[in-house]
Amino acid sequence: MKSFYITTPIYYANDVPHIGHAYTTVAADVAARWRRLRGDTVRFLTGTDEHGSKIAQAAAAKGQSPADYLEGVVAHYKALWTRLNISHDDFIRTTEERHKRVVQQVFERLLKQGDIYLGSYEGWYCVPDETFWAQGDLIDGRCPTCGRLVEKIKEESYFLRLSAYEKRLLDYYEQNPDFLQPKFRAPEIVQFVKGGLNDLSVSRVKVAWGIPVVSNPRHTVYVWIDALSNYITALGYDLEKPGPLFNQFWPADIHLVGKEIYRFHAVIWPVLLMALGLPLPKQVFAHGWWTVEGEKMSKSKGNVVDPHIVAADYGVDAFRYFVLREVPFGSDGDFSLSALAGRYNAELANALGNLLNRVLTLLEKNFDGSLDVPTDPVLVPARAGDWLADYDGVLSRLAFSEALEKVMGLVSRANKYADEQAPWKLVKTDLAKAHPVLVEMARALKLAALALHPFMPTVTQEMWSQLGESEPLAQAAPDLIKSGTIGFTPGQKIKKGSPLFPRKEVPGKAGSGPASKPA
Ligand code: ME8
Repeated sequence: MKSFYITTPIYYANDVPHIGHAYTTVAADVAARWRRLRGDTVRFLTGTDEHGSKIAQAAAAKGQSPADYLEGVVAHYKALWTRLNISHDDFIRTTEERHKRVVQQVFERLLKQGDIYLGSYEGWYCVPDETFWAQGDLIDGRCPTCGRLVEKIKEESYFLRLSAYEKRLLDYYEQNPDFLQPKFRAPEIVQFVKGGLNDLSVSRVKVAWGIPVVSNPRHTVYVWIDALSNYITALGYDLEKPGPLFNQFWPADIHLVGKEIYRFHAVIWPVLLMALGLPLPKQVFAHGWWTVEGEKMSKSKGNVVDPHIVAADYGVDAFRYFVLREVPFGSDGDFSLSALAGRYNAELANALGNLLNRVLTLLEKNFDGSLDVPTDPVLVPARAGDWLADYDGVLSRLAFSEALEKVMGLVSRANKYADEQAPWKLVKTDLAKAHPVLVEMARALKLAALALHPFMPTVTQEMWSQLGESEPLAQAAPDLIKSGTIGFTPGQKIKKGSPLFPRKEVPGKAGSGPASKPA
């Protein structure tokens, strides 16, 4: 059995999640669910990044201890993942003992072998914000977030010797052309490394809320060694004796990240792994960023999209569908309620939901719900193995919008076939001719339900049951994908239920909009 390990970034626990965090996590969930449907053994990791002055400050602003504050934020994350039907196998928090202990081991090992050394760090420091800035970050010599004057500081710091790894990195990129994904983002990384790497400051004496350096506890580990290591600490990596999960799932198949942290995953993380003598992940994939109604999301603009609210208005499955359908995965995208309502109505309510409803109604009224009749496979070949193999290839490239186009192409062929054959007329004139037409349309819907399942796990199971399948979709899938046989068993009858996607009013048009707007 193939094993598959996919991760999301660990999100900063200084604030509650928004649509951007949900996007990455839903995408990883779809990839993980598809692999499970194929019968692979999957490990899907997400979690929270919990150290650093930003978190200590956020806690202080609420009059809470960091630990209490973090409990609240982490509960928000976990509740959102439950709500969005995220099927992660583990949730790592960087304040957990399993993580801290290994980060400390890793730091000491790299120090001992000379990949980490003690030097001094020079930079700009915003005292009230307790944040370090590089010269280039400053705005008119001031802190870019609070606008106050910054101080030039020079202090002791440990450094990771990135500069020693330039050649090995470049060789690795060249020999592993699938590592940097999507391909159009690779040149940016290669150029960056070719431009020469500076050693990276990896400790601070001014940041108390962090993992102490064992051999010099005045220092705490600063950002990236702490954060990136989560991908192995969660598998029970340990310098003395890596656990069984590590042996089974490392190297990761895909680290999914947003484009702003691509470089850290494509440069620093490989260096850390090389220094530890560990294999590198097979792929780092950076997706694009969402804006909202054309603007950057920000608290001050008040346009941060809360996925809970969108899911309440449109349903969890439609939310999951929309974010991966709207924008080719890898590119930037814009979220708008009118685009969501438009796609929901056109693709989910009209094309998919109505098709199912029409087919089931006609089968129920005229054939006692029976699916038991041989059909001429016009929409779906008798063996749909090629279609599924192609679909598998598309999803393996994480080309989610392309995958959804492929399924919606099948659905629109089924709708066109319905228009041509007009089974609602045929049932009045030629029942024997009408039956196979309807069952052929049901076959297309069965294949669509299977293919859409990772995107819309609940609704597709409902479609599946309405089509009279008794074994749960997720259980039936591995054999079905292997055999490619999409049909119905003798005596199988549909179980018509309520319509799957009730139509919505498009916001801005006359009548009511969705119940509420994202806050
Ligand atoms: O960077 N559009 O955490 P973070 C799309 N802790 N995706 C978005 C987004 C947007 N507008 N906003 C956020 C961190 N994301 C570190 C990571 S990993 C070892 C450490 C998503 O809370 C996207 O996946 O700032 C991005 O990379 C991530 O949230 C940043 O989350």
